[in-house]
Amino acid sequence: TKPVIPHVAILTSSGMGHLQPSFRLAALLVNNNCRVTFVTTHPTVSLAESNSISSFLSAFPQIISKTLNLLPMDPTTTKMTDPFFLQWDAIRHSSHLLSPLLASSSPPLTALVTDVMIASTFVPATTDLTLPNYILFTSSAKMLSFLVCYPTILAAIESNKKSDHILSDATIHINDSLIIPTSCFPPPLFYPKQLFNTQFAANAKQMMRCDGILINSFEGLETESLEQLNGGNIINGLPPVIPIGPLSPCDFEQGPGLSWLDNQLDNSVVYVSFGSRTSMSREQILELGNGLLKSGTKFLWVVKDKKVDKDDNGGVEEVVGYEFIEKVKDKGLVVKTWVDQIGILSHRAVGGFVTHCGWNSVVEAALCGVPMLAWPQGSDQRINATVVESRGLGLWVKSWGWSWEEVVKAEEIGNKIRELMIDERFKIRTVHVKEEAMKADKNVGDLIN
Ligand code: BUP
Repeated sequence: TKPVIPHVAILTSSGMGHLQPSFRLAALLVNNNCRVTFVTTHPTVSLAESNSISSFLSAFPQIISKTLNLLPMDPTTTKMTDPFFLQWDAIRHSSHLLSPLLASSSPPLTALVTDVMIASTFVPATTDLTLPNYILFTSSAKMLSFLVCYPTILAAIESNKKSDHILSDATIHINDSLIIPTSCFPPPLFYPKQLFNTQFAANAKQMMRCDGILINSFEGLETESLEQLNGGNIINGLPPVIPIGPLSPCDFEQGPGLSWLDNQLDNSVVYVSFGSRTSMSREQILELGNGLLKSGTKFLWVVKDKKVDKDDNGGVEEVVGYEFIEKVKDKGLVVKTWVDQIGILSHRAVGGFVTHCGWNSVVEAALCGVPMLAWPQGSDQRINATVVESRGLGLWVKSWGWSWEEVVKAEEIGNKIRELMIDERFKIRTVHVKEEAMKADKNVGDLIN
């Protein structure tokens, strides 16, 4: 019989936190002699997405590119306003277009990988593609533990009944060794009958039906959570959870480099970024700026006051103030553009990272051995911060609220940044986890054999 050439289709969703791991997975497969068809959706929400898709496809001409043209949606039919959530919904509503798009793939497809946020729609069963289906989970194994139990939790909330998972309003009981405070999740997750919740639960249910869950994590970072998931201790019948992290960055992600950073001393700079879709209030930006000055640490700060970059036309001075830029001349660099984050984190001058704990950022910091000051702002970020804290990879001040809550004052921010930069324990732990990261196996064998 003719040997089967592995040919994997990857279907992405929206947001850089989802695209970036999809690119890196595609690169990993290509490097393992696998054909890849990469399906992107059109239009994209942000410029960062469209720019990075173009760079990725130019860097990998051997990858077959397909575009799923999204059907127009009427945003007034849903109460959701977040453009990224709306995009996930639009992708779901265009799901029937996937089968015709992939039908004539040559050589024939051998597997389909679907991003978790659209998992419920794009399974072979619903798309006529009778292929093994893997789900790319873009958050932590700890978040996955919660997600797979979420349908039961939501059903109990919606029917006002008791559930084994709900011990009290304050905690979620996953099992006896995993009890998570409800304060770790955005409150709307526990409101009944919301579109986002229903879809979140549907994606979770799909986890149980797929052939495997690919996760950008590794044993050295999330030993217990991975063991519990694969040992049947979280939920019975979960397909294998396959750690493929830390996903290595691709060459095309490299930026031009920052000469300012090259001129700084080793481990002297704190890098500050809250990811690609977290905007901060002007009031908090002001306090953070002053906090950075008070810390006495040199800093590289990626500032963002709009959720979507397309809405962001002003210069950095308009956000932080001309006076601030003047004041920080020798102390820091403030930018408002897309930066090469992995290039920055791996730069010898960077010794700390103030992060919102988007999972990609946490894994990248772990890969580069950079201690973190966790300042989660929404979604899965508090759960991810618990991983940072429990692994000893940095600090988390739990009283610092969600982005819509109380403003954190400059003095406190400055003190914590100083603590992050001088505490040797974080450096020792991060160096250890970095070594584990370098050794981690990336088990894509299941996908391509
Ligand atoms: Br901003 C920014 N450069 O300037 P997360 C981000 N990134 O390379 P998010 C850059 O985008 P979700 C920039 O390295 C990471 O790979 C960064 O993902 C990269 O956060 C990715 O950290 C951002 O998961 O996504 O954007 O909030 O909400 O899905 O976690």
